[in-house]
Amino acid sequence: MKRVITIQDFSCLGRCSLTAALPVISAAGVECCGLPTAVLSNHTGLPGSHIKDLTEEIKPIGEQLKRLGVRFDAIYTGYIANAGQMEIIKEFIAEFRGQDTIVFVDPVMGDNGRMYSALTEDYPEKMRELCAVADVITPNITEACLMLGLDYDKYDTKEMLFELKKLCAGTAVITGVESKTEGTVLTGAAAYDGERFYEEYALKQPVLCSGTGDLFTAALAGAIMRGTGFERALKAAVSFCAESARLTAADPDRREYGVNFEQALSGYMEEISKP
Ligand code: PXL
Repeated sequence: MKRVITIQDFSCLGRCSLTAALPVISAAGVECCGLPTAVLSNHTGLPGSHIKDLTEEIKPIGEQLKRLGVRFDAIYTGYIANAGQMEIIKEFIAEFRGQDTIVFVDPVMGDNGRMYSALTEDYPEKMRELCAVADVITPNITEACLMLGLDYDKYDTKEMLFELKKLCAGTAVITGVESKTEGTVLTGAAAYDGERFYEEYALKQPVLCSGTGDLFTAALAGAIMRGTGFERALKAAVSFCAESARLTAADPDRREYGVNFEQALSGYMEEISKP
């Protein structure tokens, strides 16, 4: 069985980061280890948050994992608690990266044109440097604009993908891309691997929740590590997020802090299990 380690925060409440990545990657049939960058009472999209930064713990955890002789088939980074952690995480990647290790960097920084409240000005530049060691990067449009210094209101998806591709060694993916056909609004992801463009869309739902990007990258990474080819993995990740958003919109008791992904897991598993 493939083994992934995901490095991101543990938000006790919020259905994001580790609480999203662990169930999705496990559902893909891939072992998922977690290295928390911080513990938060709740994600920073809610009013107030108690945060315990774990910067000092990352290195000793890595050293102990090294003593155990553990290897990872993939390393997947998400929300990093501060810009200073980025160097330590780059060292972790260098230490654990083998010839076939796939490095996924989700440059979690913001949404709807704005950077998350707990992050600092130097964060996008540091994130660009982390993307340089990645095989797959998965920014949303806000994060792509922050890293490329582009205006959130005026972007061209293909041009942005060309520029993002220059930041990493492998494949650049942008999430939250919209497409309109005959009055229907679709949302999904576009990607460029240096040779081919990919696009996958599904019906846009009237929900705006934190954690959707985390679920997307987890679903993409889980499917790729399971052995599903990139194109099908992209499709499965878009369908999974769309179905989670649909279930959220249909839930009269919906909790605005995150999407209802739990009941979409069986469909995701089915989709990536098809021969
Ligand atoms: O889902 C992105 C995310 C992850 N982790 C933390 C967050 C957010 C978004 O608000 O605050 C701590």
